[in-house]
Amino acid sequence: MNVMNTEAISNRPRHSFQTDDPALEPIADKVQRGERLSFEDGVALYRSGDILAVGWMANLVRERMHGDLAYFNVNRHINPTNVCVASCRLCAFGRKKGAADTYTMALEEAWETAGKGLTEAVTEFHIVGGLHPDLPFEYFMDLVSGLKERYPQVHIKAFTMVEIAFLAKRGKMTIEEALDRMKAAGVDSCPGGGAEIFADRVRHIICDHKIDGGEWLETARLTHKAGLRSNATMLYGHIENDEDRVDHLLKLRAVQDETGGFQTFIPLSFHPENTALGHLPKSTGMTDIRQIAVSRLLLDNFAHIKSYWQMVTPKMAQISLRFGADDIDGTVVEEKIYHDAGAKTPQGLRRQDLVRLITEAGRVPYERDTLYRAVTRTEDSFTVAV
Ligand code: V47
Repeated sequence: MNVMNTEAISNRPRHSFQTDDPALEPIADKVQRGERLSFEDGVALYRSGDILAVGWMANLVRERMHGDLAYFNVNRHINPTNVCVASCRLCAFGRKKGAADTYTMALEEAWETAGKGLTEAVTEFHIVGGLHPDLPFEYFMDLVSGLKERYPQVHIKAFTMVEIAFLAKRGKMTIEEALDRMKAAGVDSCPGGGAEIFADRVRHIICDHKIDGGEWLETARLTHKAGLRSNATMLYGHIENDEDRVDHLLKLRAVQDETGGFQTFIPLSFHPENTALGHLPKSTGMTDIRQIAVSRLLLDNFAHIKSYWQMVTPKMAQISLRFGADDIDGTVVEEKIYHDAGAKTPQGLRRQDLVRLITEAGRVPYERDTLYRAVTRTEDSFTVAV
């Protein structure tokens, strides 16, 4: 798979690599030669005190791939229900059936919500929700086909690997059959959630009722085989260690070698508030920025690394554009999952806010659709370059 944006390769002269951490010297040689990094290299990158040197390497790779371009989109999140059977300790969004503050959108309500609160035409609906014990498979298919009927120009990025596995079971069908039905209903690609951390030891504590890491990766393989692209995530900043993070990234890299179907990697920083792990501290800026840089360096076969502004704040997302990230996600409009877990970021940003963040980072804003094709806007409509 070609992950280089050759038109955008930056040829500007650069300063040579400098570090006060000898462990980074051989890694920098590999990065400069374009060689793949090992497990041990990954651990050394996490442990290095020289964040500027780690960032320098990540930025080199990022500029090789994308030059100065920084991607964003105009999207809207829709979370159809917060009823969930999983009870993950990491989550503040899901509620047990029958709890006081549950909600489930009627189909008409979901379709109407999709069109609300927009100041400009969205190009993507991002749909993620709880694992509802009673909603039938058909509810989700009708939700998607109804959206497609009403908003045919909008890309539908719906259902994480965890939801796909759950819905297939609910519908008493194989994952392959579920994927075919999803595609027929109008799903265009899949979001990257539910990956958390693949290591069993950690997964048993933070999300013990979810599919395991091997099942998440296998569902991703099947999704790509069915012709749908998907994203991948990693939830960091809780009880995992450096080795667990490297293991997670290298497992994703191995599947990407097989399928080429992952589009973007999004590290998600854990928000402890209102979760069963509320005693844990929030991640710091240094951890967030390092996570972006190490992801860029280890995931050499992923085209895009997204610094999700909702998760790390708009200010950190902006800085990340110089530490390996090439994407800051989109307008979002209404976010529930991290706000239930105490996020203080705005619910949504306007297109012009994203453009400003990118421009002031010295990058060139590039509005993309979900598949990274250029979006050109007139006052109230858009066209996608195909
Ligand atoms: O799977 C849940 C995470 C994910 C918390 O594909 C939490 O473009 C932090 O997948 N603190 C869902 N994180 C969101 C997601 C996503 C987001 C943005 C873009 C894309 C994409 C995908 O949120 C869950 C879980 O890993 N999450 N609770 C929490 N307390």
